[in-house]
Amino acid sequence: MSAPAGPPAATSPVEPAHEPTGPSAGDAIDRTLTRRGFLVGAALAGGGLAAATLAACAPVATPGWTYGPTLNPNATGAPAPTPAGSVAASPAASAVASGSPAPSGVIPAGWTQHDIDARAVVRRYLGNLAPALKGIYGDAVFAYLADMLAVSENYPELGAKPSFAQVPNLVLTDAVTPLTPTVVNGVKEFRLTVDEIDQKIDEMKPPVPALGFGKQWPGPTIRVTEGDRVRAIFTNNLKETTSVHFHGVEFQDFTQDGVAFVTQKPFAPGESYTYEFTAERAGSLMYHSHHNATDQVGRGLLGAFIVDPKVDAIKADRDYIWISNDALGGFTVNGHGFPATVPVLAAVGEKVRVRFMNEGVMTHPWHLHGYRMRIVERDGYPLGSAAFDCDTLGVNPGERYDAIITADRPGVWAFHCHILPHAEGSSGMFGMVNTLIVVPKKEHVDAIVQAILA
Ligand SMILES: [Cu+2]
Repeated sequence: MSAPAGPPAATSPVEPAHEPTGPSAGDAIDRTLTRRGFLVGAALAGGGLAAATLAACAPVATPGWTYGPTLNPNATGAPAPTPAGSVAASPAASAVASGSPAPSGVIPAGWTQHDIDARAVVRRYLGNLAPALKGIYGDAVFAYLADMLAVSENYPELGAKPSFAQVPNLVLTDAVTPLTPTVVNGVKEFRLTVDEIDQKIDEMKPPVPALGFGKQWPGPTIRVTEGDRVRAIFTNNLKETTSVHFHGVEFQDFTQDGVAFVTQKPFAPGESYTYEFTAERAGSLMYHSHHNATDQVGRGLLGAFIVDPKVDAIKADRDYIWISNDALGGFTVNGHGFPATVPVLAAVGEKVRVRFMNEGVMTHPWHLHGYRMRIVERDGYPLGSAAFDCDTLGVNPGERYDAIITADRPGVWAFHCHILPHAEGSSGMFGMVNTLIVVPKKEHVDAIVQAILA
């Protein structure tokens, strides 16, 4: 969402124009956020968790299967009705429209249901992280954010974990949690299953029938070091055949390439199949189904395959995987759509690596607000002197780009696909939307992560 020219959007959240003498986010460094502090702050609204549980059972539109963008987010199961506790806002909006007093809270003049819904989805995204930001950014910035979200209404999400922390298969910050191999005669051996799963695109929607390696979407990250001999054994628990391709590997033996009827026969339900190769070059690679792939990859048979170089020239402080997909469940990042996307967290002074991987069937131009991205690798190949800066990066299907973001200013920065029907509609933002949350100190990130995982 490019900022419109109006005064509110043109103002940085960390330097609110109407708070010229207030402390900036950077001044909040003494107010370190402890896990206890986070939880205390999160306890602001008592019945929040119960309300969120109720909300999870609320009826919503059945997600549809689509290969193309849709202008109606509800058609892809995008934003569900507002949680039970904040539904009260809906009559309020109607009341505004009819000129009657709002039954709860203050609904600004000129707002419509769209505004209520758009705010509700951001409330779900932040959950109890919103009150905790007071200890991170300081009183003035928090007052600005609190006014924007109407925290004074004590809405239920203030007491619930962020949407992304309520869904399974969380791919959180440094938790590019790799699968642990067994080393057999010097070969790193990985064992995975191929499963039918139910995937929750966000915490409020009914799960969609999906597929996953190791029962998760994306599958567990397989991470090795340049030069390693790799053996990956997949057991097919599906009701259909499949094959697995390690995307980007320069195989010596083409029979390990995983393409059904080009390099192998697909393997049947109940069968296991072994791939073995040497990871000869480093980079951000992927693994995915290469049989009935529009369907199988579209339904979640995908994962990151990271080959670390023997000598890491980049040395990022944080490492994020960002696998996009655009079929089942609509527009997703790491198997979830906004507001259940996991924010990229960083502290001022840190260097963050984001590994964009496109497992979908469309190009997605990723736009980061307020920051430049230094693109250092394409498809895992170092760009060297051809590295470039950008704030919008188009990533084609099958491509990977490694971006380095150097965090130097605190704030909550939007980070989304700029094909707008993939990101924002009449019910607010959905799908391929996320944020970069830059906090003043590293311990703030640690506290947030610990609180989320608690
Ligand atoms: Cu897109």
